[in-house]
Amino acid sequence: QDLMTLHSYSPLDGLYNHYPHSLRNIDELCASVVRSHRETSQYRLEELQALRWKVFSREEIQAYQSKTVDEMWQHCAVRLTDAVQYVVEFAKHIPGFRMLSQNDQIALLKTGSMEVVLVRMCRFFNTENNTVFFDGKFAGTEVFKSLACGDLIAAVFDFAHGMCALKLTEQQLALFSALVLINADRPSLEDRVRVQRVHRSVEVGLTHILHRDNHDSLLHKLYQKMAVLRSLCSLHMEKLRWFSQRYPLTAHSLFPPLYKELFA
Ligand code: CLR
Repeated sequence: QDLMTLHSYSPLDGLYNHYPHSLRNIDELCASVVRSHRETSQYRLEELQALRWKVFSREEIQAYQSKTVDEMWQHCAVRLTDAVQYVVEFAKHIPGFRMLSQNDQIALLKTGSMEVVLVRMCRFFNTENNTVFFDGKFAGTEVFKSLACGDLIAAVFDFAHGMCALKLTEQQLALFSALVLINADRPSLEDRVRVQRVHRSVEVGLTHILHRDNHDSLLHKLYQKMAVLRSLCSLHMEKLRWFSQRYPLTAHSLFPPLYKELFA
């Protein structure tokens, strides 16, 4: 139901295609992407900073660990879907996104929304004790033990650690998230040329911001992260297929509709 509202147009969308790379348009594009990121980021950095040391107690961890595999999967699928909803909202306000066909918007979200959630995870990650904000407190990998996919969890935590090390500003993170989402190589796109054009404009925006921040060297590192993201997401899909085979009923009737629509 959430994907259906994606096709409403804004009169501003066309602007960027006429003079895609004028300085004024680059600034406007960056401002829109940053505003959209801010409005869909769930928590402000200061709020997360204040919660940094609120970790789960031993009893709470044990409660998560004694959940069954399918209970814990369902629980995490709900949390992930919640995060994905915000990414869908974020996407809608990337200049040019709503000009794409509904098919292409969905194709980009299908493969990109999980990647953006993982990019956003670094805001919710405490590198000092390797924990992520989950269910209101900070959780280490042991909290996710009953999912029975330790390799995926370890790889996801590793990625968050590496993203944190780049120390991106909120603006850089916003532009990078948009770049990850608008990817012309995704499968089943109808109009790759148009997606490529939007991708280029976001790329120009990110380059501009990095240059202004005196951080041009980050671009190369960010492209490396994009490769890691692709492998993480195929690992997620592999685990999901494994899970759906073993617990077809949970996967079919208890997973959130949006999770199924995007990943199944
Ligand atoms: C990412 C940034 C979002 C808020 C958010 C919500 C849910 C979190 C997610 C963040 C990070 C990854 C996360 C997820 C819930 C479960 C998932 C902790 C912080 C872990 C890695 C388990 C994945 C399990 C699947 C295989 C089902 O704005």
